[in-house]
Amino acid sequence: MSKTALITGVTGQDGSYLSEFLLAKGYEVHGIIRRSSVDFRERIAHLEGTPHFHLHYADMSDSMSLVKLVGKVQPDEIYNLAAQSHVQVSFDAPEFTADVDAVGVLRILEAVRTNHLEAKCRIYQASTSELYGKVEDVPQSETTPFHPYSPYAVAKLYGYWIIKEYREAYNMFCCSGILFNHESERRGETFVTRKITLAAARIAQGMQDCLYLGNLDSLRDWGYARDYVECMWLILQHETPEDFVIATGVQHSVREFATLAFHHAGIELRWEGKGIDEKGIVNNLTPALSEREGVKVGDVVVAVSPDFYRPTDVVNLLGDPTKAKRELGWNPQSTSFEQLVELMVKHDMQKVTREHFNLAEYLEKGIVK
Ligand code: NAP
Ligand code: G4F
Repeated sequence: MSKTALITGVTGQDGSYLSEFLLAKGYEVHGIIRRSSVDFRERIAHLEGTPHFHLHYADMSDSMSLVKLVGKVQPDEIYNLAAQSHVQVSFDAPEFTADVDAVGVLRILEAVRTNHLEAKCRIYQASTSELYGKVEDVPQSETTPFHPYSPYAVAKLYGYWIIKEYREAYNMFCCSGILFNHESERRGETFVTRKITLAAARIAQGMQDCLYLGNLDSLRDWGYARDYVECMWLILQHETPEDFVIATGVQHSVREFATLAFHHAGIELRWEGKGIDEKGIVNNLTPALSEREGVKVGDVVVAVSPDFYRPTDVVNLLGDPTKAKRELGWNPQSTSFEQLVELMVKHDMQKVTREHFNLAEYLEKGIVK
């Protein structure tokens, strides 16, 4: 008998990889989507219409829609990935963030209870390294104290505790994966890694002059999203419901990410200045780029803008994945930092080339003026 999974956040980076992973394991996969004015779901477009993949309209802020859907699908496993997931946005929309990221978790748990599925249905909650926030210890493990440092993190802390509470109060199989940052060619374009890889590709191809960033000193433990969704599944297959830190155990700064991304786009950077005055300047170019019109040695291609500073910023995340390695048999380093940056830049170099040709064609045909 194949298992049935319900994924909230199916259209997101992780939801799309998890869908592929579960379909390959023979699952019947159901996902929650929201109505939007542009109904193109880029990350899962290739799955829509395939026999074991089903989409349903519902919303994390609408209890009734969740109760009805859980009753209809009768899932063996729920992966609760839906969230307002952008930390900086949570400062501008804190109430919405709390509704979806905190109370939304409660709504899922109650939807399972209302349908009397406590004994059958296992629940994975997408918790986050942002819970460590203003960190009290480095590296961070399952026992490191939490100190959330944004409205997003405070909302996610509620999610973490309500999952623990329902596990203990109602004996439900519900767990948190405390995932550190994970990126990919499907990462949202306003998260720092993707913002950098897209900009490096555009600058190399003469489509953008300069990339503006915030805190370049911020340190993150960056992994590859495709590797991390396997862990979500492993956590729900574990004998007992437990929480796990999922991380690579390797840390880099935003500046290091940018240096490597520009390198893969053919641009060697040198850094000058401090704080708000720091600049990334072109030190060298590959022969192919030096022969082209566009970016030149000496150009400032990275600058700092206070618009991307946060009221409180989390600056030192480094995870200790020992428990996941030992108990789930998971390899935290199947994709290295260097491989991750390279695959993201390669993808974005091709994307920018395609966009460039589409635009040229549209201009030629007079579709865009
Ligand atoms: P993402 O790409 O931003 O995807 C978020 C998903 O949530 C999207 O499918 C979005 O739908 C959906 N969503 C948002 N509000 C909703 C609502 N009210 N009702 C229903 N669906 C809603 O995020 P991600 O990077 O895949 O991350 C997945 C989860 O892991 C999130 O909970 C995030 O907070 C958490 N997390 C992520 C990381 C990371 O580094 N990526 C690390 C730790 C934890 P639309 O497409 O309709 O907007
Ligand atoms: O890429 P970020 O926006 O990711 P952040 O804040 O770490 O959050 C992501 O990872 C969390 C796991 O730790 C998830 F829970 C969350 O859902 C999300 O997926 O920013 C990373 C760092 C920050 O310190 C930020 O201040 O990069 C710094 N940064 C510097 N310049 C920037 C920029 N961040 C963004 N988004 N844009 C910038 O221009």
